[in-house]
Amino acid sequence: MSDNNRLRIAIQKSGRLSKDCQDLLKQLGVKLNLREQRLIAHATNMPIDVLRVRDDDIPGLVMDGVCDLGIVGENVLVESQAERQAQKLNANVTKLAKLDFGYCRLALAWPQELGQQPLSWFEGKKIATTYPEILKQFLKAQGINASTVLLSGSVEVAPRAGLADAICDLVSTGATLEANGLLQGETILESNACLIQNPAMDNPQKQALLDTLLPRLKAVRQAKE
Ligand code: PRT
Ligand code: ZN
Repeated sequence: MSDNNRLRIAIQKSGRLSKDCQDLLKQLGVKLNLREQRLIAHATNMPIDVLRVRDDDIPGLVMDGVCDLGIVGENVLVESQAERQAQKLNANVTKLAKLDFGYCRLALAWPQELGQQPLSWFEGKKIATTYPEILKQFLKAQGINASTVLLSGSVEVAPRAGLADAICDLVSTGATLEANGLLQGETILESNACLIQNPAMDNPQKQALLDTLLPRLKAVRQAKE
């Protein structure tokens, strides 16, 4: 059985946020023995367990109280909150800090050969995305009727493959859009990695540990400015 007094932190196992998360924990003084295949890494110098999972699972693990803290992109957090609200599930988390890595934007894009288009062009169109809830909320707010096609990968090939008229996907440098002959349009969401907490965490020992970590996080961020 796990020790209930150990602070549980969920981070991405392997992907764009993994290295930055591991570096951040190191800067906070958390010593980890990370073995590649392990789901849980126990800190050797403080009562902290790090769970290494798919980024999509992190918001739910924190909302359900399986983990006390998590580091995840705001894009994944916002989508998962909207999804859970639609299912009438608890979607509460406290955002403790916006972190200085993982920046990207969720943007609309369409085939370059169509040239610049106003938002009204999307009326009646089919848009492929991994973020259907964020996209639906945006379309609703703009008064546009368009349908969404859920793709969990290779979204950028959807128009060429005849699966959709346009896409709504994460962009950082823009190189992927360009390589796929797509023109970047409206940004729907700007995102960074963020540190989230289960608001129902009521263990005094865990809280005391968190109270020592947060000032260190602040100091790490100030040192980088
Ligand atoms: O396996 P797991 O589910 O954990 O990982 P994943 O494949 O879902 O996510 P991963 O590792 O690709 O990204 C994790 C998080 O990093 C995302 O949720 C974002 O918060 C953040 N992030 C930052 C990005 C990007 N930048 C990014 N550029 N996530 C994805 N991309 C992809 C984008 O989808 C597109 O395919 O990179 C491509 C575009 O990049 P550019 O530079 O060509 O514009
Ligand atoms: Zn993922």
